[in-house]
Amino acid sequence: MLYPRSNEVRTVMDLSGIWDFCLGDERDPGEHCGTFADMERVAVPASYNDQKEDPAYRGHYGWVYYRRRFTVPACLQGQRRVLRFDAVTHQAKVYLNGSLVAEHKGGFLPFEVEITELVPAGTSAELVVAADDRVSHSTLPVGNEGSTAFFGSDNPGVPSVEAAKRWRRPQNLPNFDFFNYGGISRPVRLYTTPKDYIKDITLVPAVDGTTGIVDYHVETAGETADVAEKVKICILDQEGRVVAEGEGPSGELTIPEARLWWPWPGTPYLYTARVTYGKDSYEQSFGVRTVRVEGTDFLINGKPFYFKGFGKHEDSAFHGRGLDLCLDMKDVNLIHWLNANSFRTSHYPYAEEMYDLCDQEGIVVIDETPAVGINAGGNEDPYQYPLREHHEQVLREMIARDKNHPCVVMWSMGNEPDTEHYPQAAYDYWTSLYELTHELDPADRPVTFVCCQNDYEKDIVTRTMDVVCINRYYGWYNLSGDLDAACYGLEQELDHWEKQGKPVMITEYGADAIAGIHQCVPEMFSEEFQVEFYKRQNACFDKRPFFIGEHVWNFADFATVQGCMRADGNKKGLLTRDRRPKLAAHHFRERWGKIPSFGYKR
Ligand code: GCB
Repeated sequence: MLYPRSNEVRTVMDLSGIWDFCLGDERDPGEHCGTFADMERVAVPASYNDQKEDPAYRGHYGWVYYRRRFTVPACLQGQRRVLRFDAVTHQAKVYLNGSLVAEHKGGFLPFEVEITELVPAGTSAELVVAADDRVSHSTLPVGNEGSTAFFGSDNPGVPSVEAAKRWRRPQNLPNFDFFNYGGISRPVRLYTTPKDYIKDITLVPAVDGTTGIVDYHVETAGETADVAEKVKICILDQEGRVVAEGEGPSGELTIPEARLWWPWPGTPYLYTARVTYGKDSYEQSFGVRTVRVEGTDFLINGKPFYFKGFGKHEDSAFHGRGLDLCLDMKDVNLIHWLNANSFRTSHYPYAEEMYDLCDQEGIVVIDETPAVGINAGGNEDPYQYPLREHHEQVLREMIARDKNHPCVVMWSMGNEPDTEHYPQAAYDYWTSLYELTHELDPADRPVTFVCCQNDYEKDIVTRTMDVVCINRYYGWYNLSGDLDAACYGLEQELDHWEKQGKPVMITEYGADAIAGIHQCVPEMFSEEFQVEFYKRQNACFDKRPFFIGEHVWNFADFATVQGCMRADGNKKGLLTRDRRPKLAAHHFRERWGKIPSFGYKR
């Protein structure tokens, strides 16, 4: 799906602003739409939860309603008009003048609806967006069912589940460790195209010696059939010079003496494909670079890459998970300041603007679906949850959206599923999605998922991924505080992975540190302990050539559901939530400054 861009033939109208808003409940919007009383106001795009000092906003369960009017300017007559929603969390229903015009499931990927006939140019319409924040066994991310899960025989002194159901208000029980922000979290835009239009562009780069090869495919649609020969494409370099040209909906173009896209501190060189089709035109940027796994190496442009970075979140004060371009820019600059080169979009696809920035700034991205929480700790088989169809849908939508970004070097199908208690079910589920992901990606990038700390001998699926990605909390959740024992456990496990003959990276390891707590003898939660934790474990990684990267958990502190394990959120950040460095940030800045992105351990 193309990002909405305005140019000489396309217009984009951003509908961001203050919208009318009210909380709903579990009842389907169909019954209530159009009967709103006492609307309040919230900013769009942003999560609504922290915009008002009200527990009903913060802990909402069910639907909410957004409303605004918009006018389609008369000058857009003759254009095809589309409403595009970059992300509505987790499920959306869109109404125009009271009629349902679009529905979408999945809170982190875009959807759109053509409104050319519905709202004639020169008229206005009432737009209502209903958003449902509920998580369950059939959503990604996964929530626990029942709203009363914490009641029962193992909670002495509290009523039984049945009794609790009579008085307890239903609530979300996320099976994941980040706050379940909801609402219209990314922009809503009206954009136009000519009636015959470019629907999608796919650019697959390859390199042959000094020549860049671009396999392209342009999908067109509209009123006139069989006009594919009208497609024209040219490739421009950064100075705007034409370096290759072609005609027709697909083909191969060559760029002599191509400049490659290199991760920072190399030059992330970008080309632009200018596509025209009848009256339509669109410019899509891309990079010429290759990605491949060979033996225990992860090769970018044929050279062994070492991942230095983090798992992140889209998370900040007031905005919640809402798009914040200033924060994205700040984060990218902090990534450079830390001498890091990569991050994983834990635990959902991020806003498209961030991938554009990473393309431009040379930051390598592991792109992850929202499949987090497919794990019931062995209490039940999560592969019985009705998730598969939706999981395939988010993979399709994520790859369709992000396929042209040079920054994206690997797909992560999900985070920390159960691979230990139901090993065969896990194998069947993830292997078939692994095959699908490879099929879906025209550039056939490496595919993985991120494995939970478990009995790794029982796990038969992680070892089959292109890269083994492990999240490990030795010294924190297990062997807590004992770094000697933690390193012993970690070394034992690394011996196991070494035998698998795959590249292995750690995609999460970390310790909570509350900024300002200092100790001469480091213990858990102090900034000194966090540094010690990393120093000791990094020494284990540094000895092992098959070990291709370290992503700390987390880039910055972030909001979570409240609980006895969380003091005002998760504090495993190298930075605080307002992006101030803890001691560990200085430690990594120094360490990563000495580790090259390419050829480390060679
Ligand atoms: C994990 C999860 C991550 C959590 C982290 C933690 O394994 O993947 O979402 O936030 O642990 O800090 O507990």
